[in-house]
Amino acid sequence: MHAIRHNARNNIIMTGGRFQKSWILCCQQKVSSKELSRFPCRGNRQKGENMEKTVKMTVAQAIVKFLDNQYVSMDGVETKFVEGFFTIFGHGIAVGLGEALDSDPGQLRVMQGRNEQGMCHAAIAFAKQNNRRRIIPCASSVGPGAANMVVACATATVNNIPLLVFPADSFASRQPDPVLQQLEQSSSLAVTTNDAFRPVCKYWDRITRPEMIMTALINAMRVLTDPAETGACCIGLCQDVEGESYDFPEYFFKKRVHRITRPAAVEEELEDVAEILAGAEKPLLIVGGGVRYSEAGETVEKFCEEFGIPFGESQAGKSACKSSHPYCLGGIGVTGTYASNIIAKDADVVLAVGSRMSDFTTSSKHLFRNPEVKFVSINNCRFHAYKMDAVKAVGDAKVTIEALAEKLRARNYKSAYKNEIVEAKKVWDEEMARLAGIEYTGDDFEPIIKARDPRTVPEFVKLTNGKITQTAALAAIRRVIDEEATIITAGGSLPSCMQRMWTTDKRGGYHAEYGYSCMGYEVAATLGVKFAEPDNEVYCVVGDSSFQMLHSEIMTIMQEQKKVNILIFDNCGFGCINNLEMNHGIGSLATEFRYTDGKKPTGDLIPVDYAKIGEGYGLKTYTCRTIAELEAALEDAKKQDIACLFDLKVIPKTMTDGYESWWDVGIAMTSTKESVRKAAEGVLEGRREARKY
Ligand SMILES: Cc1ncc(C[n+]2csc(CCOP(=O)(O)OP(=O)(O)O)c2C)c(N)n1
Ligand SMILES: [Mg+2]
Repeated sequence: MHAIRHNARNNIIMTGGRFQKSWILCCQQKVSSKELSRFPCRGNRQKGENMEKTVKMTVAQAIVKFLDNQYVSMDGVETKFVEGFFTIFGHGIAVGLGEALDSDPGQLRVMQGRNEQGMCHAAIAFAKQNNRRRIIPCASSVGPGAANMVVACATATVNNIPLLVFPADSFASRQPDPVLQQLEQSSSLAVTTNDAFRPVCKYWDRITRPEMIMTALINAMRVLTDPAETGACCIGLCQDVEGESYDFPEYFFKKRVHRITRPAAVEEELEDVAEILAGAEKPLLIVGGGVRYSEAGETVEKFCEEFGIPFGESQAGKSACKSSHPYCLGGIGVTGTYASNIIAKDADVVLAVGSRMSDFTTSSKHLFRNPEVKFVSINNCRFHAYKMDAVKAVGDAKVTIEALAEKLRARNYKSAYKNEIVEAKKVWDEEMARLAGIEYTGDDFEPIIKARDPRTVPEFVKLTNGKITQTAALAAIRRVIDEEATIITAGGSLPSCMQRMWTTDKRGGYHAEYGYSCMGYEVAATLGVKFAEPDNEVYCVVGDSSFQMLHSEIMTIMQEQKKVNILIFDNCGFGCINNLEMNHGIGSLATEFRYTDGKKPTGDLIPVDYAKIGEGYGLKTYTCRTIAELEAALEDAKKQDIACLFDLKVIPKTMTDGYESWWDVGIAMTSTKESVRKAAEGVLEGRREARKY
């Protein structure tokens, strides 16, 4: 009998007799060697393989070699999963992972990030644009470098996008202690900065012994390649352990192919959904991100044509289906189109496919006003499938829609819509033409958004000579750039306008991060999308504040010599938040870019020359003050080989407003301001009308 005990780190130690290390790794609890021998850890080993063949490597070298041998397979197409590494070297990571990437990177490319959050944004965008089939892991130093990746991990998790991060961690040995940049918590020396990743990651680990890396990596791969569970995975690398060596079994480095499967919904659940849909007169389908990642766009289009079902799109779902499809109503919800939202009002069955049903998609559960409305959902993740208390079919979007179609066909189903879809779309088309044509008319100009400081528009025009309206700018960009181009957006008023106004028939041509709505995603994401589509033109539309928040990866764009297009919408402030506060009866406070009087930023507007910032990095830049200048600049940029930056002087308050939607953002229930009290009444009314779950 061998003795097995746990040491202080909860690792199994075996004494007496011979044993095989791989078995030990499988053990979760104390077992006898006889029992052990009944459960050999097979992994990917082939019969007759020599168990003793090992290769001495550092943990970091093992990570690189392992990741270089990971593949995914979907619909019979095999793809190399890991493209390379983004790194910002510092303590631990430079001498550990840095050594490994320097001495033998295999086929992995190494890219130098500028801000850890920014490089992770690029990695998220790369994975998203590859429909989650390729990733770029990101490695950081200990402490602040690691902490900078926490936001990005949350962004990845919220958006169900695989992101693998390796933050360096404190010394497992605790010999140098505290090290530079180490977080010291007096309550526990086991707590490090990397514990902050736990709530934002789908898998979390810390490597305190070299052999732990094997199960950590295999589990990270499990999560990263699982369509229902994917998100951020964090593997903290203790600075000393990263460089420690271990005799890794050779079979650990064999090529692994992770299947991305299409699980079909079970018959009973399909039947439940079919039964409800078959009774619908005015059904509405919501296309979520799951449709995009399942590459089910064409299937959804055919389904909608066959049964006469219109569809609205969430931010993540937009461009899974073609904008020109006759049943496409465009964006739905708070930032939706008139067409989507008016059809949603009367719908009697709402079928959400691959959607998280966020408050933006459902207008805080206020959008669906038919008292008899029923919700059904198709989602590969049971958690999301349960949203809105829906009757659900848990499965892959494509195969489940196909199976549902068979059931509806058998029932001779057709919706009862007459002209409603065509009419709603016609109203929206007319509105789109109006939005595209809004021009600055001089002192009498009335922008779309009424809630504003009367000083702002005239002051902005005088200061910048900018005469571009946001809606006309977006329409011009759409007119001029290639249909096949991909466009990126994230925080601010732009995603709202884009979800309403942007049209594309290029599948995946609309790339929005609006799950976390993380300002500062756009510029870095443009690099990630360009990595994914090297031969395509990519454009990001980014608010001035979002640009200010994080544009460090501009330098990486230049370093990687990528031709991308960055369109900055300079409206001198947090435009959408200024609208939000003023729409709720509050004054214009700390949302416009105004000089401060020492107490509040209420002075004159502050001009910023974004073109000069771009010039400083070596980009080709354009300053545009009219639509004609914008069109000419876009045409010229097509001929350029280097990255282009457009400084667009866009009149504040010229973004789109809501269409038939309401959104609960909270309100002060007590205020000395009459305007706030009035706004509170509106909020309370909305809450009364909204569904409760
Ligand atoms: C990281 C982060 N911080 C804060 C916010 C809250 N927020 C949402 S939009 C916005 C202002 C956006 O301004 P800008 O990028 O200039 O776009 P605009 O609304 O003016 O078009 C802020 C502060 C956010 N979404 N993300
Ligand atoms: Mg702005």
